[in-house]
Amino acid sequence: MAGFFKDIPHIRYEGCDTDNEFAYRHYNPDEIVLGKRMEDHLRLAVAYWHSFAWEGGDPFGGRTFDRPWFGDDMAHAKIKADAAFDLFAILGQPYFCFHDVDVRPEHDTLAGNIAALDEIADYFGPKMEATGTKLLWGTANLFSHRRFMSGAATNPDPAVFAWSAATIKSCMDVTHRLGGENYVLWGGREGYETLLNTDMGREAEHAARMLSMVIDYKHKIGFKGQILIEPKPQEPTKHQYDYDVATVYGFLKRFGLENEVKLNLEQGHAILAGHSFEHELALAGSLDMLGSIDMNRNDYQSGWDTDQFPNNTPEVALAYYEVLRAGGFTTGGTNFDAKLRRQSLDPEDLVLGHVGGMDICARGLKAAAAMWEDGGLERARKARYAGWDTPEAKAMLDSDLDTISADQLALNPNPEPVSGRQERLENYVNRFV
Ligand code: XLS
Ligand code: NI
Ligand code: NI
Repeated sequence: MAGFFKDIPHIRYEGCDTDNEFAYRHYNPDEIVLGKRMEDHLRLAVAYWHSFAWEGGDPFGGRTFDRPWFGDDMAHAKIKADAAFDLFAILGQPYFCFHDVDVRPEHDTLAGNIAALDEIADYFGPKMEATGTKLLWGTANLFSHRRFMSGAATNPDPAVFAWSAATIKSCMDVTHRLGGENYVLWGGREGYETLLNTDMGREAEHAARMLSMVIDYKHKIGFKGQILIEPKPQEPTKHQYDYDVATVYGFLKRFGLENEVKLNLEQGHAILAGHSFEHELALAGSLDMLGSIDMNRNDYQSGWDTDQFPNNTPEVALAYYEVLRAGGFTTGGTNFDAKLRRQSLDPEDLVLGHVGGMDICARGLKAAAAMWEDGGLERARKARYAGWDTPEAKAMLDSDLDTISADQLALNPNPEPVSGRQERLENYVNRFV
């Protein structure tokens, strides 16, 4: 390997006993897990923005990284692409994801931006072919540039709505052209800073119109990928309209769009919304809305979206358990929407951050699969609701309050509480993780 990652070997599976830092201990793409290759379960993806566009800044300081591709012109964008595809090859990750602004230089005009995106997509094509890396999803960055400070689809200025629509169209075109398997909408600034200047009713209508146009355009160009919304409760705005799974589902139902869209759920966003990741996954699964995941955690003390690589096997195992319960991924996968810490300067850090994340995901998946195969949780769940299997109980759901009141004694004259067995179930889970 030449260039930025020179001297770093391709990472291979060597098993738990290896002391080679540059090896996978658990991620073994060809290992069969529940009848399917591990790689095909996890469908791991590198996030272009954190790994190649982010410069190491935080609210108190700017760039810490020194990368040969930093510079806002096409020549630098191509050096960046060369390095990105080198990383994909080193890791053997099957997928990547990007926003338009991650991959192209910024122009003053929309036409300039679109032409630059097209040019870089042409540059990606042969590289994707050569490395075998596929596009899990594409998306538009409608939150970084100052024109989007008051939102994109929900901006009070119709000219920004138009700019956003045209940008989304160009990103959908490129995602489609590169064989992308999904298209993501994350509403970074679709929300408000203060209610004092905000018309929430109107903004919801505008967001729904934009989404309808996206769906229509998808069908028009024959894009077979899945449209995904990524919920997040706040940050950068004080309040975001795509708060969590329940909120987004309510929004989609209100506008009749629930059959056209699924969800891309992020671990850190779930926590910011006051949920666990498995809560969000289980709810999406129960609504048939689970599309894809962003597997990056937050620091539990910082309380904001720190986008760290996963490193907690029990948490990851419970997440993949819900993914398995929901039937596994179809077009979706596991995107590392994760960045290094800003002191992690070296090329090795970027490689090993991913290696660690991939191993944790593999461990989590294997634990989840073992739990699923053993069936203990599902047996316990089934037993807990077994009362509902009787014809009398089923009939009650089609009945009315009067009849139930008259018949109540027939079912059970004096119901006794039954243990929820939480500790026993926690002990059970701990046998696997
Ligand atoms: C930010 C989001 C973002 C989306 C893609 O918090 O996670 O990175 O995944 O726009
Ligand atoms: Ni995020
Ligand atoms: Ni994300």
